[in-house]
Formats: sequence, structure tokens, C-alpha cells
Amino acid sequence: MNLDSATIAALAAHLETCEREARDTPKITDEHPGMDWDDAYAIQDEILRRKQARGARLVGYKAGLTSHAKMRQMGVDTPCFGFLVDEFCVPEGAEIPAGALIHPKVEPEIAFILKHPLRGPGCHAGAVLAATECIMPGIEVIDSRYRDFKFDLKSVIADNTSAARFAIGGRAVPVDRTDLRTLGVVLEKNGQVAATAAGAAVLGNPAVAVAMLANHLGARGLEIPAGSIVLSGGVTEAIAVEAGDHVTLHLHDLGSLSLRFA
Ligand code: 0L1
Ligand code: MG
Repeated sequence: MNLDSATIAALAAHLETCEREARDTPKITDEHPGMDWDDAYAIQDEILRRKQARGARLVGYKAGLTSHAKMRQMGVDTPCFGFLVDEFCVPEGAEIPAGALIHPKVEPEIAFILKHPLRGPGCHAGAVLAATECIMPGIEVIDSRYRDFKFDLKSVIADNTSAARFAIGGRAVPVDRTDLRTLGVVLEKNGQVAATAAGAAVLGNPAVAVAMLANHLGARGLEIPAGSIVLSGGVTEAIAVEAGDHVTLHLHDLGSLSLRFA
């Protein structure tokens, strides 16, 4: 690690304040070019610690940048991982006040609900499927705290991978009842098709993204607990939204899920 604990705490406080006040900031590596991967995840951990100290509950994890469409959109070639707390979770059909966000975008996600914990190293897609209670449609609302959504991977990891809100809904389906690779994804914005893909867009099979997350956490002495919600990553590029927009995700066999922005 290259940053001392006071700097990590100060950067976490800065990024979390930007999140809570819907204020943007230049990317933090501009001021701290020596920041390494461990520093970036330590800042993310400190943001989680701050939220838990205020009573937030860890409800799961997310993988980000797991599809080529997302990697291309953001100009990176490696997935990243973040946490989900209850304060990010909104009900299916919810109206989200856009004014509480900086420049929100929505992503269609395949959400895994775990019945058993998952721990790396050595976790693989088969272990993920065996540990999964069901899968569900998910919409993630990302909202980078960085000005104009411009960042590098270390900065975005520190910023909890742009996590802001998410909803899961539609139908919960046991994982052996569907083929995750051929699962058709249609995202509509204001009644028009905005993006389409199939589950295989996420690393060939979204269960691979969950296994990577378990291996990432395992390397840090952590696991994905039973009962966790895991967002496996945007299947398509992210779509910008603003007040007045509504979005619907249709996931073949798993029903539909909508959100509105007011
Ligand atoms: O969930 C995601 O794919 C977001 C990862 C972070 C990069 C971004 O803000 O697009
Ligand atoms: Mg996402």
C-alpha cells in the first residue's frame, strides 16, 4: 500500500460525502497518482465502515465492468467489485428522485441470491450455481462521483464502483431452470428499446463473474455470505437517465422490472 491510514480515511470521507450530497469531484488519482489497488479497496472498505457505523446493513456485493459492452464504454479491460448496503436498495417499480443523484445511468443485471456462502480461492461457476438459491432481474443505478463519469479503474474502485441504487424484481427462478448464457435481455427507456444482449455477454456466463467476486474476496480473507444479493455486472452498456424517464428490464423467463426517475 502506498497511502497512509489518515489519507485513506480522508479520501473515503470525501467520496462518501460527494455521494450523500450528490456532488461531483475530480478523480482522486489526480492528487494521489501513487495510489495502488490495495489502497483503492481500502478506501472502499472505509466507505462501507462509515455506512455501517451509521446503521447501514451489508446486503450483498456487485461485480462491475464484466461485459465487453461496459468495458468498451468505460475504456477498461478488467472487472471490479463493490458492496451493496440496504440504503441502496429500492423496491421494484420505485420512483427515484433524480436530484439525489449526480448523473445516473441504469444497467440491466442478472442478480444471484445465494443460499450458501461462497469463498475463494478456487471458486468456479459450478460452485456458484450450487450455492445459488435463485436468479432474478436486477436494475443497477450507477452514479460515479467523478466529474463527467471520467475516471481510471483505481479511482472507481475507491468510489465503490459507482454504486448508488439497485432494485431486484420480476420472477425468482432456480438457477437450474434456465440457461444463463442464452437468457435474453431487453432494456427499454421511455417505452423504446435502449439496449439488448444475452447473459453470455457477461464473461461468457454471469456465474463466472460471481466466482471472480468470491475469489477476490477470498484473497482478502472474506466470503460472500449466504443470503447475499450479488449483481453480476451490467449485461449491456449503461444508459443515462434523468427526471421524467422510466426504464423497464425484460429478462426472458424471469419477467420484468421497472423504475421511474422523478
Ligand atoms: O456496475 C458497474 O458496471 C459499474 C462499474 C464502475 C464503472 C462505471 O461507473 O461504469
Ligand atoms: Mg453494475
